[in-house]
Amino acid sequence: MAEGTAKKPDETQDLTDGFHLLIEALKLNGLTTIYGVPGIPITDFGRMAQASGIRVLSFRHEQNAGYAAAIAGFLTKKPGLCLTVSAPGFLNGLTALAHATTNCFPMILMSGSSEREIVDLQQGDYEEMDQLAIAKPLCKAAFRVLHAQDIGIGLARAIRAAVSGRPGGVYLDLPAKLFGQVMNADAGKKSLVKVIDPAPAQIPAPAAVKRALEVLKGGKRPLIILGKGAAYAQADEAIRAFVEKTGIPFLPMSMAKGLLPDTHPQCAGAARSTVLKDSDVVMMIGARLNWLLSHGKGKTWGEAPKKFIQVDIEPKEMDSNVEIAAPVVGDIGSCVAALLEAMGSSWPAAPAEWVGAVKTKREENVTKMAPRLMNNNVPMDYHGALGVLRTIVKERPDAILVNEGANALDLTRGVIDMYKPRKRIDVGTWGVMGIGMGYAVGAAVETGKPVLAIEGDSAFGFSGMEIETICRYGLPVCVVIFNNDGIYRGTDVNRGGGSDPATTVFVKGARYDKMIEAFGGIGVNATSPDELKRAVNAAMDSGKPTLINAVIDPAAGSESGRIGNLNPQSALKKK
Ligand SMILES: Cc1ncc(C[n+]2csc(CCOP(=O)(O)OP(=O)(O)O)c2C)c(N)n1
Ligand SMILES: [Mg+2]
Repeated sequence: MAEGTAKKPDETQDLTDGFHLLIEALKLNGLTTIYGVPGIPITDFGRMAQASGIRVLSFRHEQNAGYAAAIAGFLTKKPGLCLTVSAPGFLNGLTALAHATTNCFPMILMSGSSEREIVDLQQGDYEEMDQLAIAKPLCKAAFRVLHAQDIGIGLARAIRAAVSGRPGGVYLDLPAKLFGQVMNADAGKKSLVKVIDPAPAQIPAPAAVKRALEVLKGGKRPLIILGKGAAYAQADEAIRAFVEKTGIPFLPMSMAKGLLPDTHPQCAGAARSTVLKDSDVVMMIGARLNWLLSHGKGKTWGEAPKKFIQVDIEPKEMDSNVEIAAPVVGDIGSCVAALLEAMGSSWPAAPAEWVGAVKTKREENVTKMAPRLMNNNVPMDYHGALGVLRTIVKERPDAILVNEGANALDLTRGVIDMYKPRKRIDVGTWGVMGIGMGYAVGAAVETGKPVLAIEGDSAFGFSGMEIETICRYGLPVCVVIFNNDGIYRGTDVNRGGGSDPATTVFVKGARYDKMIEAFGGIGVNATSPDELKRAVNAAMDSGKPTLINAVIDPAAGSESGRIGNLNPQSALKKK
């Protein structure tokens, strides 16, 4: 029991308090998992939530709990919940909240906060901070609940804001005093709100659907791009049926891989640069024309004029970077269903010449890569290591692949085929490092499936302490660290000639596998593709928390992986 709220039984039997109202409000809305870090003022709340049957997973750092909540939102279409303490805990969780918003994942960051009267007069309270004001510009919506009787409505607003329309992060400020407030139990119960139809369907206008199909039909070299919005929608069958009915080549964005298998005959993943450059009509489904698609213009997109069709829930997304010839606004499920319906039974076959050209390019690229994936070099290069991991994923299409790093990210994305929707989760819109262990925990907890996390050694470092969390909860997570002694490469030298190492290199020959042994997990040092294969297979079969230090040639990577072009160059000639 929280201090100060204990009363004699006869006085309390008709009363409830903020702690219990929040727990009941969450359960009423089917929100039964919380990711967080305990401390004042939410320690007791976590205990009571756990006692009430809510699963409460404690992390070692709020940012990782936040990433777990964010990916829970992506995987389930329900807001993932993160719970933090005031000021520093709140700030630690805020990066993940902003990340969720940027990536359009529904998430609610619930943070305890200090006494309003003191915070607002800036009188120096314990962990003083005006959290609501700070959260507001970084998320989709931010709310504060001051009275116990408003907990129900406050949570309802947070849920709706997180999942309706374009999903995103929501901040819910819970001042310490709120938890201990008491009110009549009946009135409290009545104050709770069950959110009915939290993400109502948004049906596209028939005229917009017709226009889109006409533009698509007019293409001589049409292309469909699937984004993670399409993966989020869980409209897998309809999307597959639509893409197959068009016969048009499709390109999956990173987290849309597997929506249709990467081995599907229409998949243009291995011919990306060709299809972007040569296509004349491009339909984006839940994909945005941001930096990941070079803003829809420039060299990547070639000289030929393009017409864009965009299917998105957010009207403001249209014309964000280039003109959209056919905007279709609605939720992806409703839009794709409407498109399918309006195609009728006499939809023409996709232009054979174009389909053939894409197929040829794709086969050419796949053939070129094949021998590199079979190399058994020691020390390993990325391709040798990925060759074996690719087979392991093929044999286990239900496993979830978490992926971050630079080379470790870009090469994994390119090499490892995905076979089912929402099985690949990665750095997303920001290319952020640090999602690794949070995502691994969130994915394992939400799906019950085994997780394979392929991590650059730098990327892993951002959330590495959570391997204790993975061991503590006994989660079926296998972490493979592509250890090339640093960021991009382990070979850089200090250009000043001093004794400090270069800015991008780490301790040489580090043994990350030893870390997990401290917590009872299995550590393996793998120096060849064969060793790697054996260790990962064993981990995936046993489901035991495992960390494999995969020793990669420090010279194997390239600067910034595939996005080295984004590094600013001086107008002055390099000395
Ligand atoms: C939060 C955050 N900080 C810094 C970066 C810059 N950054 C991009 S990739 C990367 C690490 C790349 O090294 P590693 O994970 O070892 O992958 P490698 O290329 O060596 O395989 C860093 C620090 C980032 N993307 N996100
Ligand atoms: Mg590295």
